[in-house]
Amino acid sequence: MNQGTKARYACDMDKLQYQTLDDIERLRTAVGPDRMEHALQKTLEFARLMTYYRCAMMEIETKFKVLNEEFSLRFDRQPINSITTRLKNPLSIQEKLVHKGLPLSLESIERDLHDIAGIRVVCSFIEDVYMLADALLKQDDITLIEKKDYIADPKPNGYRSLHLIVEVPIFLEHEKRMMKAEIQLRTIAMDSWACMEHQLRYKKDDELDIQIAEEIQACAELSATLDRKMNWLKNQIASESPDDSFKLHKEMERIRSSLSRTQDQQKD
Ligand code: 0O2
Repeated sequence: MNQGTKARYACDMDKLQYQTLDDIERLRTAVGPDRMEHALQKTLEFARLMTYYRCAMMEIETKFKVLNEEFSLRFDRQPINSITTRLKNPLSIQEKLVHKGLPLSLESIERDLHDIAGIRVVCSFIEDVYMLADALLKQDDITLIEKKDYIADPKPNGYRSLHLIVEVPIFLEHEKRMMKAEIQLRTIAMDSWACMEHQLRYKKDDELDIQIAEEIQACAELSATLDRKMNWLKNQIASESPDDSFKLHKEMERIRSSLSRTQDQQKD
């Protein structure tokens, strides 16, 4: 893409960032009175679309919070360590569209980009990552669009996470809208590695030196070993000394099945 086209794209996308009254004045100066109404319309439509993505993030965040509560009741520990959400900013949206050679339009944003809404769920143990993903995907209002398991199949640099692209409905005053979102599930160790790797890479404009890249990859392996060991320890501890809530759960199951046996006998 030549510089002229890039500059035109940048200018078009720039209009999407005007939101306050001051911004609108700047917009008037930028586009001129003839195109003002059209530009304003696009600005409002973009802001509305971003609001829909924010709603989708809230829906998914709530679903994970509910699962966390439910699991903490069953296992007496919370599988989720933290949940963060982020909305892709207009400049990153523009860069991604340009990079993929896609039109700079709201239709294209909604149809072709899957990570405008991002939800990151950080768990203590690997098994929790899969347990939460399964529990979410079982919900009948969630549609899985794509799954990338970078835990089973890490990226060459060592990056690990489970990525899910899903569609979730949001309920507005007069309509129901299906919105896409990218969910990244990972352990604390995977998250620490990814944050540090991002910082190391961020400061470098060029490719990383091969030796440095190999060291970073080696750190990812160390972190994966830590995860496997911690997961094993969790299971060891659980099998050796089932906690009170686990015992309570088992006892309730025993009482329930003995009650249902008694009821069956009474029927006979
Ligand atoms: P941000 O700010 O986190 O959103 P696609 O979106 O499918 O076109 P890609 O690269 O195939 O592009 O998507 P993929 O592999 O599913 O990864 C997208 C996101 O995963 C990235 O978002 C990062 O958040 C994270 N990620 C992927 N690979 C790496 C990695 O090697 N290191 C780190 N630290 N994070 C990674 P963005 O858009 O890059 O940024």
